[in-house]
This record gives sequence, C-alpha cells and structure tokens, in this order.
Amino acid sequence: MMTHRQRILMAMRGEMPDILPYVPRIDLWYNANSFAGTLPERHKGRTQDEISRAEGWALHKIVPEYLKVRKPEDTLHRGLGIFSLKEHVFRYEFPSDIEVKVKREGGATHVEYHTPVGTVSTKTVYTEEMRKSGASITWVDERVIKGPEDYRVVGYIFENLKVFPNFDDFVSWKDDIGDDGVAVTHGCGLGTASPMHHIQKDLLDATQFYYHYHDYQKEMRQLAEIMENYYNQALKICADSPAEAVMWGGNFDDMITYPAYFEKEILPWIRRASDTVSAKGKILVCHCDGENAGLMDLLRDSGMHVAEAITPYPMTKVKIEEYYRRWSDKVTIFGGIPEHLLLEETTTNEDFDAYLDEFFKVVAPGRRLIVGIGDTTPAHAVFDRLIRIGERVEKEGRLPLEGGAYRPISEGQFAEAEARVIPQVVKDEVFKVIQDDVFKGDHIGIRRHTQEMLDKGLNAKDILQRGMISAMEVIGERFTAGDIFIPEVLLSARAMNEALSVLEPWLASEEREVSGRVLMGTVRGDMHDIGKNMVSTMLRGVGFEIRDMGVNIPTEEIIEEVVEYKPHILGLSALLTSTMPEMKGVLDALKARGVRDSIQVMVGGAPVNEKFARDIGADGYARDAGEAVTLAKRLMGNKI
Ligand code: B1M
Repeated sequence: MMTHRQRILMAMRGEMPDILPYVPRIDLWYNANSFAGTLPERHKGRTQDEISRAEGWALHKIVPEYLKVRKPEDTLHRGLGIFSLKEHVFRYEFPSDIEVKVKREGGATHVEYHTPVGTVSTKTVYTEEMRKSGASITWVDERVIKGPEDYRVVGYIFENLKVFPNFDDFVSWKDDIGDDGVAVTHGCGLGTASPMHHIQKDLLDATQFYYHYHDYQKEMRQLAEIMENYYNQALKICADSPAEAVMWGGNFDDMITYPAYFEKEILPWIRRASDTVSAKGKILVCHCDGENAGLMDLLRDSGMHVAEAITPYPMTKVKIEEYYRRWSDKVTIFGGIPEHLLLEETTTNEDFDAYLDEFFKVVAPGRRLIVGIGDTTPAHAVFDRLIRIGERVEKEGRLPLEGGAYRPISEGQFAEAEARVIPQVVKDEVFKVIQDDVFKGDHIGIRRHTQEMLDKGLNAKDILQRGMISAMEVIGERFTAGDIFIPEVLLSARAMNEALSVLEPWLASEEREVSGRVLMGTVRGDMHDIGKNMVSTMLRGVGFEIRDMGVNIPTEEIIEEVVEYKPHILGLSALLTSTMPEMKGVLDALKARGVRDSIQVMVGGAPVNEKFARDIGADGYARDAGEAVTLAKRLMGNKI
C-alpha cells in the first residue's frame, strides 16, 4: 500500500500510482467554520490537518498558509510581495539604509519604507468579514506603486535586498507532514512567476497596472530588470533546497494575463524555472485556478509539470475532459472538481453523482491526475460530499482506470467553440478620427481631435454619440467575442474619458444626455474587483454616470448609498460562492427599506448565473462587461 506522499509524487512525475491521489484543500472551509463554530460535530476542536488525517485524506500542502505565521514580520512586507513563511526555503534582509516604519490600527497595517532615494508606503487589512468568510490572505488596501515616481524607490529596495537559504523551518514542516502529503516550497511574491507578474499582482492596483503597462513601460521594464536578480537567487535556492516540488506562480487567467501578455511576460520565466528545478530532479507546480480557455496550449507547453487548482466547467469554460485530452501527456492536472459541485444551492445530489460518474470515465486511464477541489473547498460546502468523493476515489480510482468510455472531445466541437463572430467596425467617415482614437486608446490624440472637431462647428453630442460611444460599443462587443482583452478596453475607455473632459462644457450647454446613474459595488466579504472595474469602465464609456463603492461593501452601506444617490441601476458583483448570498441580502434589505421598486438591480461575477439572478429576484444578469452594457441599456428601457 502506497503512502499519500508516494502517490502524489508519482502522479506529479507522470508515473502511475496504485490509485488516484485525492487531496482536497480545506483551509477556507476550515477557517470559516471553525470561526463560526460550525465544524461537523465529530471534528469540533480538531485542527485542519487532524480533520484531513481523520478522514484518511492526503494533506494539501501546496499553497502557503499566509495567516499561520511564526511571527508578524513573516508577512509584514506583503505590500512588496515579499514573504518569509515556513513554506519558503529562503529568507531576506533589507539593507541598513532602508528604514521601515510600521503602524498597526485594528485590522490594518501601514508600512512606510524610507530609502535614500525616496519613500513609499503600503497598507494591508484583514477585516471581520474576511475572517468570517475564511479568507486565507490579507488584502492590500494601499498599493506600494501609486505613480511613476515610486518605481525608482521600489527598485532601490529590490536592488539591495539580500536573499539567503533558510532550510530549517521548511524541513521541520516537511517532517510534520511526513507521508501524508508533499511539502511544496514557494518562489517569489504572492504566487508570481516573473518580475513583471510580480509588479502586476503585488505592487500595483489590478486595474492601474494596465495603464502603467502602457504609459510607463520604461520605468516598469527597469524595475522588472532589477528584480531579476532577486528572482534568480530565489529560484536557485529553491532548486538546491530539500523540497521535492516548487510552486512558481499562479492565478493566471486568460483575461487578466491575456495570451500575448502571458507569452511575453510570464512564459519565459516558467520555462526558466522548469529548466532550473528539473536539472535538480524537482517538480514545478503552478497554481492555475483562473479561466484557462485562452491559455490552454501556452500552459501545456510552458514546462510546468503540475497545474494545480484546476477548476473546470461549469465554473470556467474548459471541461475536465478537454483538460485531460489536451494536457495529460505533459502536465499533471491537480483539481478537477469545481467548487460548485459541493454546494447545495447550485448542485443537487443527483447532479453531483452524475458529474463524478462522468469524471471517472473521461479521465481514464488516470495518469497525471490528482483529484482536488478546484481552488479550495467553499465555506458552506456540504461536508458529506467531500467524504463521498473520497469514497468514490477509493472504490473507483484504482489505476489504470478502466473507464473505457473515455470519449475525447471531437475536433468539430472545438472548431465550433472557436468560430467566434468578430463584430465589424461601422465607420462613420465624419467621426472616423475620433473612432480610431478610441480603438487605439490614444488618450492624448483624442483631446486634440475633439477640439478640432468642435472648432469646425461639429455638434458635441454627435461627437460623443456617433464618434465615441459608437466606437466604445464595438469595443464592448469585441471584448465579449474574445477578440480583444482587458487592456484595450481600459485604454479605450480612458481615451473616451479624456475626450469627455474636452466636450463637457459644450455638452452642458447642449444638455448632455446621461444614459443613467449606476451605483456599483462588490458585496461584503468579497475583495475581487477586476471584473467590476471593467463593467464600471465600460458603462462609463457608453455614457452612464457611475458611482463605484469599491469592494467588500456591507449591505447597510449599499442601502444608504441607494437612498442618498438615487441610482437608476444598482450593480452588484460577487466572485465567491460564499458571498453570492450577500446579493440576496441586499435585495431583501432594499425591500425592507421600501426602495426596491425605485431601482433596477443587475448582478454579475464568475459564479453568478441567470438562474441565480432570477431566484434572488434581481432584474438582470450579465456574463461579461460587454453584456453588462446591453443589459444596463435594457434596464434603462424598463426605467424612466
Ligand atoms: Co480569487 N477566487 N480568491 N483572487 N480569483 C476566484 C474567484 C475563484 C473562482 C478561483 C477558483 O476557484 N478557481 C475562487 C472562488 C471559488 C468559489 O467561491 N467557489 C477564488 C478564491 C477561493 C479566492 C480566495 C478565497 C482565495 C483564498 O483566500 N484562499 C480569496 C478571496 C479573497 C476575498 O475576496 N475575500 C481570493 C483572492 C484572489 C486574489 C486577491 C489573489 C485575486 C483578486 C484580485 C482582484 O480582484 N483585485 C484573485 C483572482 C485574480 C481570482 C481569479 C483567478 C480571477 C478573477 C478575475 O479577476 N477574473 C478567479 C478565477 C475565476 O474567476 N475563474 C478567482 C477576470 C475578470 C475580468 O473576470 O471577475 O469574472 P470576472 O468579471 C467578468 C464577469 O464575471 C463579469 O464581467 C467581468 C468582465 O467581463 N462581471 C459582471 C463581474 N462583475 C459583474 C457585475 C455585473 C455584470 C457583470 O453587474 C453588476
């Protein structure tokens, strides 16, 4: 009988263990339920690892436990993406000429870095709502890079950072895990694969990143080059360490790290990491929990050995059979059970069993597969379903699987999925220059061209409507069709906003028609904002007035804002299955306050769907930012 550790390592190396490894990650579920006192009766008082061991599951030791620090300093520099956890095999030291000042206030930590070339600061928070939802990492409320002047200071910090091997704590952690799992060590940042990825995820606001990537290429490139030294040192130490597997980057997503960007800024470093650790007989793991549809070939050919946190359809676009068919000759798939499956609200017992029936067939013969729960088990998962998966793996997961019914997805199906219709640009000769500025995202040229048109006597409303908004609508459709990606949309919207400031005085005199007022926010307990920001940007782009409340907004605050701002539309975003119920809470509170009938409510976010929107009584659901524009316009038709 093999141990969990042996099984996992064999599957990671592409060998065939006796049975499929089952490694459910339960940290978020555990944190939330132990905080709320709702752990299953027989597990009350147990630690997370004790529960996994009692159930006979392997320990999931792939993602660091960011909240379980040895001392507060271990995550103090979270705002720089510099960590020193037990999972790391290197430690760092700041040079003596950098003074670090720390101020803690409730759940917030402010850190200032005074260097000889200037000062930068960050703020991280961990709120009560985050604790309740089980979130396993703090939120960076103030990013270290705010403007172009900060690059030099951050560069100074990284240039002078000293990195040393530090194996002792890792070894004792690995010993504690023993045969019950594989202790995976970590590279740099919060799962960042390259210096540019580090700048994107850890140093800049998620949306601002795309503007800086366009506007401050020189500063960014210089910083990325400086950081290479830190990355190379860390990589070498990981390769020389006692760890058998190294986690190198994650949260890739075909929108956030869109294919061209991924190929240019991330892929070369995954290759370098793979070559370096492979030379020492180690395994390279990446945390691939995002939407991978547009990155399938790039990820497969990246050199990574294990793609962890694979969350298939219906939570993302790629079905488990497609992953298995396209990847299993090169990459070990770790995951495969979408979190939705564990929730009563989204999946019946019959559908849950049906998924597993199909699962065992389509992953035959089972090589290069480790069964896991998408990214992690949601807080309100049905615990018995976790057990049921374990039982079925034990009964039906003996390798090689004799599914026999493995039906690869036909090429025809792929062709169908790929045959997208790209909207054609309808050019309006008079306003072509402005339309082109919007398409190119030229926020400087558009100001001049707008002024020239006004000087020629063209009507401001026409410039806005026929020039800018019509172009922005095309941008929205192209985004929905997958023809363009986040940066293009953001840059186009920024160009529009610039031109609007030129038009504003003229529009005021001509009485500009605002499409409607929209109040926007991500619900309580949820810190995801990239998608919501996109929706806000697109709506603003087509003439809506937007008040964006930000992330993690308590229901009470939303209601107060509705009463005060009187929006036509309330837009709610949620990315976590555990925060979706907050949307229902908001709708109930709107009714209780007597304002439900005065507004339209639209909802969205990756786990939200049409049915959920209907069930909670929302007025509409949009799948993406392009659809959100169409929906908002339709809802305005319902209104005023
Ligand atoms: Co998180 N995360 N994350 N995460 N994260 C997801 C959402 C997850 C699905 C990953 C997975 O399981 N594979 C998973 C949720 C699973 C679940 O709930 N069942 C998850 C998890 C578990 C978590 C944590 C709990 C991890 C942890 O702590 N252990 C934690 C939670 C923190 C918290 O919120 N309290 C967490 C943290 C993070 C990061 C901080 C690392 C980062 C967020 C950065 C940020 O937002 N500033 C992050 C990221 C990046 C993701 C993934 C990989 C990508 C999300 C994203 O921005 N996509 C995501 C994987 C996934 O979604 N498959 C994942 C790009 C964006 C443009 O798309 O947001 O879907 P999206 O928006 C679209 C549409 O949904 C729609 O339009 C947008 C544009 O087209 N839309 C609307 C969105 N809002 C709308 C509103 C509308 C209409 C349309 O009307 C009002």
